[in-house]
Amino acid sequence: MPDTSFLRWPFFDEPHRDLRARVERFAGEQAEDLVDHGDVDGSCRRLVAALGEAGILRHAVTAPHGGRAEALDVRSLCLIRETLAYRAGLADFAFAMQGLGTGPITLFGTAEQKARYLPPIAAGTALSAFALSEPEGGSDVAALACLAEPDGQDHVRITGEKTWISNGGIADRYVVFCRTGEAGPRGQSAFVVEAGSAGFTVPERIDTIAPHPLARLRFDACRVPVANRIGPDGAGFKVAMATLDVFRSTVGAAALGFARRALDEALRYVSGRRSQGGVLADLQLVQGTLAAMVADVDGAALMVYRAAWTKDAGAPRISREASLAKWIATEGAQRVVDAAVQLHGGTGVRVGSKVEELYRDVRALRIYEGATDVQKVIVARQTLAEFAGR
Ligand code: COS
Repeated sequence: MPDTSFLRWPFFDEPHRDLRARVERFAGEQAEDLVDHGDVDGSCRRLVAALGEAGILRHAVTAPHGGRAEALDVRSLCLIRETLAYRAGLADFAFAMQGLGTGPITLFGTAEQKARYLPPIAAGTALSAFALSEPEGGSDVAALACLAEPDGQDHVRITGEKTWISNGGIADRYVVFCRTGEAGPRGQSAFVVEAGSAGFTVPERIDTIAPHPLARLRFDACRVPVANRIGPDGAGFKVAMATLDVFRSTVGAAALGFARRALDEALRYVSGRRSQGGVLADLQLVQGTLAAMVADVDGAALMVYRAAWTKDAGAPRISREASLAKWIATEGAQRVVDAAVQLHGGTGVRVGSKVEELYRDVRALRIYEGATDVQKVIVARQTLAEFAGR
């Protein structure tokens, strides 16, 4: 059972504490059992169905389209991701993709688009994906090349590739960011593409050290209605950035869940493992390691909850806070998990041990949804701009 004293911190209200308890019950009773590492596609479908059934996916979209509230509550998203990640990385992944994959629709979609796409996501009967990265670039979003050209009055034809797309191959629909105009950030638009559309294929599934559904997507003159465009023509870059503003701090929350679990695994191990006439926990060097792990966990928690609270309190843009949260939490979690492996000795690298799983699970978080290096650029730029304006 993880430490929950942070729930008394001023970032949270009673509904957050109730939600955390409900998700913990779900995670403890079901999450690990629903995961079969030999069948990640089936596991994700099962997890999404169960998360829908439990009402947890209602937090991934908004009311009145299946969601619980009229706006996304980032603190709820963070608590859910942290609590699921503590038990099973794939459970966190399944939840997160339902939110990120429909985030552009939730934030910028028309009433018709929301009514059509969001309810099945909340019910867990459809899966979604966010298709931004391309083979020639992931960090430099302004340079994306996948082309959407007019095809008559009412359609566009999409041609190009996307890669590293989570839920690629199993999603029912994809939000695809395309070039529709001038070079740079202003000439981009986002479209919803249904799986099974003519000209849309999944030529490659990608294996990673922490397996989850991941793929390269190909569009060969794939015809999509203009009515599937999210937001105005040319607004794609801002749609992507604003979506990432919401979901980046939740990546930090997932990292925090992994870190809390690694710390608990380490505490259990060093408290029982006999060494030099006592237990490992008696040794000051081990205590120093534990203290550093606690500092990383609490530092991550403060950054993540601060970013989430800032957004929920009404800030229109939280790029700096969200980037700090993702950077500090994912880098800190990597250190905490690595320390837990080290404290476990040989057991820590044994295939099938929990800390070995965490070691693989945590690594990608420093890369996806903007690598640490990108987060640093965003923080530095905003700080310099604010300084120049003082
Ligand atoms: N919300 C709304 N608008 C935003 C925004 C945000 N969070 N961030 C930027 N914008 C706007 C800017 O205001 C600017 O608008 P104007 O042209 O009207 O002034 C426009 O978008 C361009 O912004 P900027 O100049 O910062 O664009 P850059 O190309 O320099 O952006 C970064 C660079 C690194 C910030 C961006 O490419 C990025 O976040 N990359 C990482 C992407 C990522 O996470 N990839 C992983 C794929 S998802 S798994």
